[in-house]
Amino acid sequence: MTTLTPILTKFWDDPQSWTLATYEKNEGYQALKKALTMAPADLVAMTKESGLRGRGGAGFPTGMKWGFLPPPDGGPRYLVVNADESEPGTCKDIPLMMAAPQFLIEGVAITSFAIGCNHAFIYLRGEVVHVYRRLLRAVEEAYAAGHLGKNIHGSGFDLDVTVHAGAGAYICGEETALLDSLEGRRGQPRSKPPFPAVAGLYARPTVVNNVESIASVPPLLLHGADWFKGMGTQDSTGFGIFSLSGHVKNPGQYEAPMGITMRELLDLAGGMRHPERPIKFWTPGGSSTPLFTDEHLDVPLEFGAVAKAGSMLGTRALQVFDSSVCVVRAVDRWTDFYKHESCGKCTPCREGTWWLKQILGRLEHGQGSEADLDKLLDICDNILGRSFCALGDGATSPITSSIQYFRDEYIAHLTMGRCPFDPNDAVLFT
Ligand code: L3W
Ligand code: SF4
Repeated sequence: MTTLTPILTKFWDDPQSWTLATYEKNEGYQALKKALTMAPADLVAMTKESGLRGRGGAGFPTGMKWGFLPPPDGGPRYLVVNADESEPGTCKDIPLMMAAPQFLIEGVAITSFAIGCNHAFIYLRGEVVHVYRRLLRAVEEAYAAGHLGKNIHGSGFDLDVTVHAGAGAYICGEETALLDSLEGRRGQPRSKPPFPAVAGLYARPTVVNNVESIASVPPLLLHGADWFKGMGTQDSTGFGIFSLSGHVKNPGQYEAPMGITMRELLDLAGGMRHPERPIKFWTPGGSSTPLFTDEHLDVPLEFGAVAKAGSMLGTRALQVFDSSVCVVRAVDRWTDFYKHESCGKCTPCREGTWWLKQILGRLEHGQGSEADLDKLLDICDNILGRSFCALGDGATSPITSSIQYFRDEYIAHLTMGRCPFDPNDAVLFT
């Protein structure tokens, strides 16, 4: 049985866990002091050696991304932290920034030193005003203690950190839309290449990393690449925060080695909320990742194994649905989200998500015909791989996977002429 590895979550339950004083009692800023005595190239090499993969969804190797920056040319280069957590079900970065924001700020300082950046930005989802306030206060505390600002700890290294709150659009979690938004433009994805590493913020070399990736840097540096690699699997080293939500007894954030299984996490979370109702479907990495069912409870939650089983590890947003849930209704709700959040830049996603929503809406109400299922799959086929960014692709995942695993339930809506999960007359409840 795999056990939890509380590292970033270690002191979340302490009173005033978010203060600098609590952080410093828990090895806080020891890693920055160590980093400032090292060569920046060695910090990049250590991060590569650790195998740390991006925690924002794609799992791109963090050290490799830092290594893509071109050699210094005397101009500015930037670190931008993607704190625009908005993927349905994903709730790890916001709790981390609320409970222990100094992990992120120390990680920002170390990463900036490693990549030669003197001005870093944290781009936060606009709606979470409480997190904005907490981050502003935490940055202020770090400046006052000399962890940020001019000549940090006498090293000659200067760093300013700006916390920026967006206006609340899911698309601004896509790294290039985020950069456009940060520059003051409407947030819409840019074409890649050039990747941000070459031409990012203000067309300068920029590293964009997720909150949890950057927050993992201080413990990694303090304890070393071998310590980090000693956790997790060969494919996905280290630890990660798994967010369990939905029909589990104790939902929340579970920090565990990569490669833990859903069955183990469910045990750690006390099992299903209503033990008499079995798990029906779940998302391994948020609603943009194809659904899993009870067949997948033993798939190791690492990037490779989840991909091999037909989904994506994504942000480890494990949303659990028991047998009382209508899958058509859940998928309809997610599709409404994608339709609303589509930025409108490209036709397959802008038009396709609108049509998907129309068709799903009528199927959920028991209207339409079996041919609608083929129409849904055809539209998904025309979005997948033909959209400008991952939002379009993600919108198709719950639809195609739900039809793959629960086609009968779609048909049941049609034969009954209504949703079979009507709570007043439920025939499919167990
Ligand atoms: C330089 C190259 N850089 C790749 C960099 C690239 C980016 C990173 C990964 O999507 C996924 C998406 C969501 N030279 C490079 C290079 N890079 N080749 O590597 O890039 P990419 O395109 O694979 O992914 P992405 O655009 O970062 C992220 C999925 O995550 N997801 C959603 C997450 C939602 C949030 C949120 O709520 N804010 O994060 C969940 O599964 O669908 O597939 O940095 O520049 N040759
Ligand atoms: Fe915008 Fe959707 Fe096209 Fe992405 S896929 S650019 S969100 S319209």
